[in-house]
Amino acid sequence: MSFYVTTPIYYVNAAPHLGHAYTTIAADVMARHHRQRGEEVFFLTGTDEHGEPVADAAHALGIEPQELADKNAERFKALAPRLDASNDFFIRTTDPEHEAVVQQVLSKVRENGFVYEGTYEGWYCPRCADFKADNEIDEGNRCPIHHVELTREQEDNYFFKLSAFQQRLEDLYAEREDFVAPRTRYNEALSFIRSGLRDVPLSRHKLTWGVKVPWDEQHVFYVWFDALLNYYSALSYAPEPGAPASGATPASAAPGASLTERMWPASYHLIGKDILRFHAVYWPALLMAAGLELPEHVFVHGFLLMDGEKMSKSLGNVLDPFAVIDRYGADALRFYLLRDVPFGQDGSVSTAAFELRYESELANDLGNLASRTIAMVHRYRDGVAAAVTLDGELEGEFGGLAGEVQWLMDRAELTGALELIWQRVRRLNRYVEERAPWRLAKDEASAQQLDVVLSSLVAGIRVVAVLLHPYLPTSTDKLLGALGVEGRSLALARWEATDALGCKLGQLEPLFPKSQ
Ligand code: ME8
Repeated sequence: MSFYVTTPIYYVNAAPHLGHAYTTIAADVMARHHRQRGEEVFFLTGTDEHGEPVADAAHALGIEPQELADKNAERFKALAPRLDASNDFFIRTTDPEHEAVVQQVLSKVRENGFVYEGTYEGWYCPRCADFKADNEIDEGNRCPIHHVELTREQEDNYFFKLSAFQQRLEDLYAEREDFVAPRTRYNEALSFIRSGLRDVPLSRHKLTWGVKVPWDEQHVFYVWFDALLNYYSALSYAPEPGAPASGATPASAAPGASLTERMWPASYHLIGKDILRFHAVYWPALLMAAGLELPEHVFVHGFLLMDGEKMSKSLGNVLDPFAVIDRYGADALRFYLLRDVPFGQDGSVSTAAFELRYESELANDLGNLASRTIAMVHRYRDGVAAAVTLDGELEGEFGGLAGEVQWLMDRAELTGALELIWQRVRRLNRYVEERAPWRLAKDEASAQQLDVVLSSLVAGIRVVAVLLHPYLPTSTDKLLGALGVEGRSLALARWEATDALGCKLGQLEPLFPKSQ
């Protein structure tokens, strides 16, 4: 089994913000979950360095695009580990290996008869690097996303014959209803297709900052075609996941097979709704034109909003993820974003909402549950949770939990899965209150009952901690470490006594200290 998940590659025209962190965190949760299943996982993120947004930003600063790209790519690269993202590779579209693959695949598209020369005229947003259809233009001839004035562009270009894929795309959507999710986004993409596909520019003549068109070096490829191909090109030159510098193949990998053979096509492309059309329409058409296999799923999440507007660098209303992580740690940010903003919908973010989730859920629900349980096992049982039969009353809620979480994860329902796990965290808190181990501890006749309660709590915490591991990697490592659980495999989320019962528990520092 292999699982290949991607984020969009981010423009390097400015520094990363919380919106970028969001998609990277979501992809990381999926990657970590699939690793827990024992699958071979490849998780890709990176930067989109060509095109007008980057060229314009560099010119405004009076520097060369490459210089800006180098500077900002470093900031995006630095963000990934700060988020605890376990990406296997970081692609930059200025990598020569990527550029070569773009030239090769798009030459193939031309050989296959889907490229011709023509003149394009239309309204263009330099921030989106995209031409706008008449029904996508806001009042004052402005971009509905960036609010900047659109420019009238006319130029001789090479075109991609998108219209040739009208029927095949309609068939794709009819045959694979889970190709794009959530359903509203599937419907939106399908209605765009049904409204009639027009050919789109494949190259730009006026720009020089891009991958050169090999059959006509006066042109560079339109940045979107260059960018989309990152998902494919990366596999041709990324090192083996988890490989030492020597590039040796991990034991789980099929011997001799390249990353492309093993990982292509992608299991999930995670994207924001701003780039739906490129991924749900252009991308499958481009792959069909090149004779390559299509991805399994495109999952489209919503926008993080601040003050009712999309958080975006061009609007200037951004939260700095580095600052949040400095203060609260990456786990808290990961949790907050996937808990508070239903994955797939828009949602507002604010410091006040973040602090509330931190205090009431991370510090109280989970942190206190863990620390008081471990403290009681130390106080009443000298640190050893007895290997006894677990409380049958909890079995119904914990027995099938891992399976339910897997089912949701297969559909990228990251907020739904987290909610399900959190219900069990709350259930364990109620269980502590109901069973009141401190009372049982006062009565020698209740000794056996106390063992069952404490061991069931320890087992329940183990189940939720294993399932929460993709969301909260650092704190669950501490917690599982204190419980004596080795490994992070999903098999450890079974509701049954494990070897860890009967061993001495460690000490646990507060997982989520109260903020100063
Ligand atoms: O579009 N809320 O790059 P980009 C949620 N280079 N997600 C957000 C967000 C917000 N407020 N702001 C940004 C590009 N994102 C192209 C992509 S892919 C082949 C090329 C996230 O820097 C979200 O994933 O504008 C969105 O799709 C992406 O960043 C856009 O990043």
